[in-house]
Amino acid sequence: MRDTRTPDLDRYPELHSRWNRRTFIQGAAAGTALLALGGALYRLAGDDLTRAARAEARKDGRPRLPPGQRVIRQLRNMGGDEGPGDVKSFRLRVHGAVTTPFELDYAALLKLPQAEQSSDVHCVTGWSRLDALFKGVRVSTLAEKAGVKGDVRHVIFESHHGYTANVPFPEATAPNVMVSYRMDGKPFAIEHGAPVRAIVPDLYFWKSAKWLTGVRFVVRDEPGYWEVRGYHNHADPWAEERYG
Ligand SMILES: Nc1nc2c(c(=O)[nH]1)N[C@H]1C(S)=C(S)[C@@H](COP(=O)(O)O)O[C@H]1N2
Ligand SMILES: [Mo]
Repeated sequence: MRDTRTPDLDRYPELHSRWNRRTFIQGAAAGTALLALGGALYRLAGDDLTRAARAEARKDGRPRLPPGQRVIRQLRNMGGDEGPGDVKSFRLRVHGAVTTPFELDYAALLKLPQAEQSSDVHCVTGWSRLDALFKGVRVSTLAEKAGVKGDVRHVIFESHHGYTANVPFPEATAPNVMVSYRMDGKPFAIEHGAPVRAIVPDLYFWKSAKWLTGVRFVVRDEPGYWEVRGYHNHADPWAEERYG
């Protein structure tokens, strides 16, 4: 079994200076104590968060919590066919209908303009995780660097083992959409898409491809892994676009 709580300092070299082992141990101990409080309290807290979120509105006027969603406190592991997960072998292809396709390794990704954004994510199975702080590089930054052609209409996120997710170009280049390598200051655990995953907060979470290998700009839409298996092609949580 991999210990998914401990960041692998060999694979995340830029953490060497920042990561304080003591803080980690304290955090882990606090986590254990919280868990010991038991399921009932935990559930209650989740229900409180759900009620609170239902009463809030977003800047765009939509309710903070999409219909049919319940707030949970941590991302649930929704599975999938894992990639290797290490930063050493990580490569991201930015390609398709662009004038300058390119490939980034992890170090090159970190050299691009970085973005940090707090977002809510919504899984089609009914849970939402609020206020997760994602760090990474905006898809709009990648699009600009690649020089997308004028007739591009969709972005295809590509992952290991053939998983893909399609997102309309205007939505994929929104400021809160990024290829991300940190959540709440920590690298993603392997099962959550390490080292780099897509984050598309305003569409159901299946669009946020884990173990990312490519971002492809296309003229013609290409329904992805879940979209060809009966899920909605667009996946707007506020319109409950769950099934196609
Ligand atoms: N490569 C890949 N990405 C994926 C998936 C997958 O199976 N493979 N599952 C998707 C689904 S259905 C969801 S809900 C989220 C779950 O992310 P999490 O496990 O980090 O919560 O990842 C999405 N990204
Ligand atoms: Mo999902």
